[in-house]
Amino acid sequence: RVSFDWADPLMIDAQLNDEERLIRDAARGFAQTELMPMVRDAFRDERIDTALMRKLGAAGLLGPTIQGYGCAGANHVAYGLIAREIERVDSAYRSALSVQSSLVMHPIHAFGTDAQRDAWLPLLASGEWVGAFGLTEPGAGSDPGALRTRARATADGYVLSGTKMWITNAPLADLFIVWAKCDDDIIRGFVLLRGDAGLSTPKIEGKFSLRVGATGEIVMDEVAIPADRLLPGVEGLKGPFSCLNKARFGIAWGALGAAEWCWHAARRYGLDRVQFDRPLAATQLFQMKLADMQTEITLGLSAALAAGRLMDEGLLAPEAISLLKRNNCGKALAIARVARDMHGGNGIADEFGVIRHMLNLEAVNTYEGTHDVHGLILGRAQTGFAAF
Ligand code: TGC
Ligand code: FAD
Repeated sequence: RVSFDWADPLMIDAQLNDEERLIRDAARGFAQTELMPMVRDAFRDERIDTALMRKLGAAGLLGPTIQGYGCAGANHVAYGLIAREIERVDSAYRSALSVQSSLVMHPIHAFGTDAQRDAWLPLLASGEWVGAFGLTEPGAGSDPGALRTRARATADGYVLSGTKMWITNAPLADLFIVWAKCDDDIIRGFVLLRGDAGLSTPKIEGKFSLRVGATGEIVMDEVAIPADRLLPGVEGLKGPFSCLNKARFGIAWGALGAAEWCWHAARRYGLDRVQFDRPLAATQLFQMKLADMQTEITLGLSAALAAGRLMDEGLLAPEAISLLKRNNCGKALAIARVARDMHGGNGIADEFGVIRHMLNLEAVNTYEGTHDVHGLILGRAQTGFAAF
């Protein structure tokens, strides 16, 4: 009889190569030592660690799929494994990493000039600089094609005006990738820098999700920039969307890291907590919930691994990423909600961690395309009708 590892039923670990396992273990060690001890109080007090990006950079975890510029040059599976380990601690820490790696470093690498790559990628890879990605606006969330930020051409560059909303890292960021419509109504990507006149980044207050992460607006009041701040390598919505492909893939792994933490916490709690003269874990209902968590997490991770292999070969279609992001985030949120319930009254105390993950996963299920919007992307792909 083959032995059964309840925590890894389909032997994900055995399917990794040595380098992937090494990177996973390094990310886990970093996350558990550097991040885990501070997260409960940081969430309670809504405290942002301004040194987080430098710590992630020093651990070699930023822009991990990029070759050169101080980056690891690893594969996409390794990127997914990093996201899973960081989000096992908190979704906001993974958010900071996703935005820096997939939404800021990737477009500079893929669409920038050599001079732009040389100037900014090393600073972002080390975490010395923090990046942000501005696509969403107050009137353009699920429908970014409706964005109103304008980039007006001038004799020596561009002048940007508009407001970006719900932007991860914005209050701290040094560099901003901003998507704006040009005079020809075509969307292009621009780099704004902290200190550009007319640029401000007010923090969004009152969040009950991702409280250890900074979220803000990017307000541009006639921000004049030189011509070499345009990312010349792409135009149209496929620019921001191709960045989202990378980030959504990482989130599909990351959300399951948070779900795994909740599952393991619920199991432990059920083994320790006695009611009606027996551990909760000895009841059928409790075991059924654990089995459902184990099943969804195992299937989701197996799908993420298969997708990572395809992505490394350039064979992963955007619609397949929608399937993965939608499923894994939706399932992770459902698992966190059930784990919260399985903790009874203790489940609402931050001491037990599950309520924090549950609240975080509400945002993760919404950003980078909501659960329903990804459903509509999949609906369009199989019917030919865009029902947005
Ligand atoms: P549509 O007509 O479908 O496409 C317009 C052009 O874009 C191309 N395209 C893609 N290219 C690459 N990858 C993808 N995933 C692509 N999806 C579309 C498409 O081929 C077309 O190209 P072309 O050359 O023909 O012009 O555009 P639409 O306006 O109908 O889009 C509909 C929809 C729903 C798919 C899209 O708008 C969408 O995905 N909405 C969700 C918005 C979203 O995800 N926003 C994310 C903001 S960033 C964020 O949330 C960061 S959180 C980070 C964190 O903290 O972790
Ligand atoms: P809306 O688009 O208004 O959607 C509201 C509801 O309507 C949702 O349930 C949605 O599924 C549904 N809906 C929308 N359209 C349809 C339709 N056609 N049919 C049926 N239902 C529909 N953006 C960035 O650019 N950069 C960032 O760094 C970033 N970070 C974020 C961080 C956080 C914490 C959050 C919460 C958001 C962030 N976002 C960021 C924005 C995020 O991508 C958007 O919130 C998301 O795309 C949804 O847009 P919206 O909030 O405007 O909701």
